[in-house]
Amino acid sequence: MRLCVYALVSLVGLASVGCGGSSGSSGSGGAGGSSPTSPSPVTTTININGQNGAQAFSPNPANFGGQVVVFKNNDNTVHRVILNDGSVDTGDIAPGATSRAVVMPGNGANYHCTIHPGMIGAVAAASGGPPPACVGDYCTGY
Ligand SMILES: [Cu+2]
Repeated sequence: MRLCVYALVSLVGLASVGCGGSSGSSGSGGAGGSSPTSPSPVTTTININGQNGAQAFSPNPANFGGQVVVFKNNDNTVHRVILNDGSVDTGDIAPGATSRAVVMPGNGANYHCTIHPGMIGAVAAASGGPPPACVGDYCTGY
C-alpha cells in the first residue's frame, strides 16, 4: 500500500514536473501569444440613457475608432439595439448591463431600439467621416 502510494506520489510528482514544464510553456505562450499577436481593438462605448429619441444614446452620433461598439444600458428598462438594415443586433440589454461587442460597418450606420423604435442613433464612419444618411424608417426620434 505504501509502495503504491509512494509510486503514485512519485508518478504524480514526475507527471507534475512534466506537466509543469509543458503547461508553463503553453500557459505563458497562450497568455503571451494572445496579447502581442492581436492588437487590442478600440472599443467605443455608447451609453443608453433612456427613451429620448435622438438623445437616447450618447454620444450620438458616435465616432468609433475601431468599428467595435458596446452599448451600456444606463436606463432602468431593457433595450435592444439593431442596425436599421438589420445587420447587427445586440440582443436584449438588461438595465445596468453592457451589450456584447458588435462590429459596425466601416462606413458607419444608423440604428434604433427594436423595443422603443423612437430611440435612434448613428455611428460615424471609421474614417471619422459622418454617418451615412438615414433612409427609411427609424430616422426620426420622438
Ligand atoms: Cu429601448
